[in-house]
Amino acid sequence: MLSNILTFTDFLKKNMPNLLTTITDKDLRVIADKIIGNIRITPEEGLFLYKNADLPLLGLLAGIVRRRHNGNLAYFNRNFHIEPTNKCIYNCRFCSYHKPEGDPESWEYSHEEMLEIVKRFDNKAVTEVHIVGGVHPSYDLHYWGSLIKKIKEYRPALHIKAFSAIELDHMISLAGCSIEEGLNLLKGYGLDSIPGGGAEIFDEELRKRICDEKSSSELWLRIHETAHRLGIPSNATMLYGHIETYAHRIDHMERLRILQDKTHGFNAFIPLKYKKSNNSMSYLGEVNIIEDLRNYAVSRIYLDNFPHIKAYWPMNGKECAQMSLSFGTDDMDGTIDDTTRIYSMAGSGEGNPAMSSDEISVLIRQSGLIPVERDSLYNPVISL
Ligand code: V47
Ligand code: SF4
Repeated sequence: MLSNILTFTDFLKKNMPNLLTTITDKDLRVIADKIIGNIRITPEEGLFLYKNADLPLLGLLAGIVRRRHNGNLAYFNRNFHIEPTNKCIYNCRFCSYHKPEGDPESWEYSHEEMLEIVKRFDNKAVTEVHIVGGVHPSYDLHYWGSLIKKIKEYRPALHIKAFSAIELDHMISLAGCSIEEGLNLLKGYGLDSIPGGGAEIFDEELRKRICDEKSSSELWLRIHETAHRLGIPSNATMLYGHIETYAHRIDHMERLRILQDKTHGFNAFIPLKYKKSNNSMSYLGEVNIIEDLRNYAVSRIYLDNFPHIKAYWPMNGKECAQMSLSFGTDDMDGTIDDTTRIYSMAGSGEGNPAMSSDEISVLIRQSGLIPVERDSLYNPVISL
């Protein structure tokens, strides 16, 4: 394993000066030189990459950054999802999932029903439950906290990654607490980490156009910053491929890069491709795989302080996720093994997403990387 990494690095050291001279654009050559030399690129340079670098060069540069962080390893975990409700007080234009309270198609699980879902995994070696749903109008943090407590009591070793910053904002304000008090209480109930949802795109003008009522970008960032300060790690997402420009994506990542410099609390960045079915932005269509790979690669290069870039296969599909391992990603999320609806309703091909750990390992090996089952904090899991 190590010899592979050295061989690749040696190859680059020997050949990079020659490779670089083949880049005819002088500005691009300067940026490539910085990336190879582990020097942070500026927002202008990030934008230049998005607009001007071809895909093979982006793949090569993102591969260098990926190896710097993760060597030849690519990660996955064994997890399952619980979506507690599709009832939501908001009405994001890209969302195919939510229904208002009282709608005949709205639903919610009771605590008992959610515990039953946990029990279905009794004899399975899952290490994490991911809990995200709509922003329910009436339940406060104590309602959700006691759910977490029941799951922890039932299966103490299960890592609970739960509630986007948007859900947290609402449940904490219903309880009349400050963000810090609310997160501390949830930590006490057993919350281990926070998923990356609700970030969408930070630019305030765009946010108004696609998810007007939702918690602001400033608040999303503040909730994650507070969580990190309290020792609760988190992820960050970016919804791309809708009405945003490359400049908006760089602005989004720049805000994350600044916060990560301050807290080092983010584990992974997860680009989420806009899916068009059954929502009011369908007329936009979807971007293609070239754009997905370009976006993964620039994300890997730009977010030089994020340890992991996650290819979320239920959203982009298994083939794209596998291909993205050659464009900067190092994490294929999990086996999932359930019926998450948020993407299938938006038109992702993975209607009932499930992949065994063997299947994920094969996809990773076929990309020339070494599969590692990880826990939620990226420690290797030793299978018995
Ligand atoms: O914030 C909703 C997105 C997110 C659509 O942290 C859509 O490990 C595309 O955050 N097309 C929620 N995306 C899911 C999420 C997540 C997923 C996987 C892993 C992790 C993690 C977090 O889903 C929302 C929104 O950005 N979303 N509708 C759609 N039509
Ligand atoms: Fe509600 Fe989340 Fe859908 Fe927005 S994306 S409407 S917050 S479920």
